[in-house]
Amino acid sequence: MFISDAQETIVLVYGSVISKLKQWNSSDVSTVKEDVMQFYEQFKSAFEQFLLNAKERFEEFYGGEFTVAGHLEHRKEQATWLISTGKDLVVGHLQHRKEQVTWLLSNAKSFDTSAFCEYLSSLTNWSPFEIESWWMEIKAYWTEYKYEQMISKEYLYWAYSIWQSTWASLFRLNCAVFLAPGASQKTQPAKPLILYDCEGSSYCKMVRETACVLGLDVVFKPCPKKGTVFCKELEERAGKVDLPYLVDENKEVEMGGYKAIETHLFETYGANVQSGFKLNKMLPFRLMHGPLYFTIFISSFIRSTIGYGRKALPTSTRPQKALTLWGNEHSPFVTIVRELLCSFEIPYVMKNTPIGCTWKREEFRRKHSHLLSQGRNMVPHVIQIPLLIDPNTDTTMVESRAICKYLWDTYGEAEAEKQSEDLSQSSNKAA
Ligand SMILES: N[C@@H](CCC(=O)N[C@@H](CS)C(=O)NCC(=O)O)C(=O)O
Repeated sequence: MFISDAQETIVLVYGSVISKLKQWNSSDVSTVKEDVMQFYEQFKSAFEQFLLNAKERFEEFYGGEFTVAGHLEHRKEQATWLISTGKDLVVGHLQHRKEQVTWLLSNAKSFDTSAFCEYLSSLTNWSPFEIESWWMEIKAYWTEYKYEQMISKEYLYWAYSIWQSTWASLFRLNCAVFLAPGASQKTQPAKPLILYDCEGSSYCKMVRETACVLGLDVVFKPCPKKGTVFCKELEERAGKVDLPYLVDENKEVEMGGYKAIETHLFETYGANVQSGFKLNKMLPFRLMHGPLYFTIFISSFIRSTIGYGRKALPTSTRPQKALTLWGNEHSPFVTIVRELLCSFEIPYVMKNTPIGCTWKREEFRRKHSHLLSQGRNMVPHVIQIPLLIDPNTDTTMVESRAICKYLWDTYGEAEAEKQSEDLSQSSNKAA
C-alpha cells in the first residue's frame, strides 16, 4: 500500500514536471519562471502531505524517529537554477531525468493511467484529456529510449558479464563476502600491502580472497599477459614474473606463492582469527581454501570465456597517480571493473570492504554518502560498491557500467583507434 502510494505520488509529480519541461523547451524563460512558481505552489501541499505520510510509515515500520529531509527545498533550488541558467538547460535536465523515468516505467506496470489523469486534473487546471495525451507522449518517448539502451552492445556485454561473474562467485560460495570474525582495525598494516597480480589468475584470486576477509587494503600492480608496465618492474625486482607476488613494507618482506602469502597475511594481520572449521561466517572461506580449493579453477574458467583481466589492452594514457577502488572480492559488479583496471595495467588501491568491516564502511559513509540512494543511506553500514576514485581526473563515481565506460573512454581510446584503423585498412584492401 505504501509502495503504491509512493509510486503514485512520484509518478504524478515527475510525470507532470517532465511534461511541463517538454512544453517549456519551446517557450521563453519568463513564461517558464511563472509556470514553475505556479506549479510549485500547486504541488507544495501534495508533496508535504506525502512526506508526512512517509515519515509516519517509516517510523511505524522501522521504529525510531525519521526527519523529513529538504527534498522540496532541493527541488526548488533546482528549478531556480534551471531558470536562471537559461532555456537550453531544460534539455540537459530532461536528459538527466531519463533514467529516473525509465525506472518509474518499469516499476509502474500496473499503473492506472485514467485514475492518474483524473487525479492530476483535480489538482491542476489541465483537463484529463490534455494530461492523457502528454502522458502517452512521454511514455512513448521514454520507452523508446529504454529500448535503445537495452539493445546496445555495451549493455549486453555488461549484463552478460554480471550474470557470468555472479556464477563465478557462487562457485566459491561467495566466501569472501564477510569480514573474518576476529579481524579488526587494530591489526591493519600501517603501509598498504603491494600485490603484483593478474585478475584472471586463480592463485591470485586465492590471495585476493584472503586480503578481503581480513579487511586489508592492497595496492594492486596488474600484470596481465603481454603487460609492459608492472611485469617489467616485477621481473627487475624478483628476477621472474611469477604471480602472485606480495611486497609487505611493514615487515620488510616480499614473497611469491599463494600459500606462503596466505600464511604471512594470517599470521601478521589475522592473528585473532579463529582457525579450523567452525560453523560461522568463515566456514565457506575455510572450505574454499581447504578441501574445496579446486573450485577456484572452475570459477576462473567461467570468466575466462569472455571478459578482460587476462591480456593487456592498448591504452591511450597512463595515469600519473594510482586510482582507488572500494569493493570486495566477490561482488560481480566490482569484478568487471577490476578486470578492466587489470587489462589497462592501471595501478589502484583496493579498499576491501567486506560485510562487517564497520570501520571502513563508516569511512565510506563519511566521505561518500551523498552518492548513495536514500534507501541505502537509511540502512546502517550499507554502502555501494564498486566506487572508483580517479585523482588524475578528479572523478569519483559509482555504478559498474558507468565506471567501465569511464575507464574505456579515459584510458582505452587506443583500442578504439586501433579498431577503426584496422577497419579502414581492411576496407581499403577490399576496395
Ligand atoms: N547497479 C550497481 C549495483 C552495485 C551493487 O549493488 N553492489 C552491491 C555488492 S554486489 C553493494 O553495493 N552492496 C552493498 C554493501 O555491500 O553494503 C552497479 O552496477 O554498480
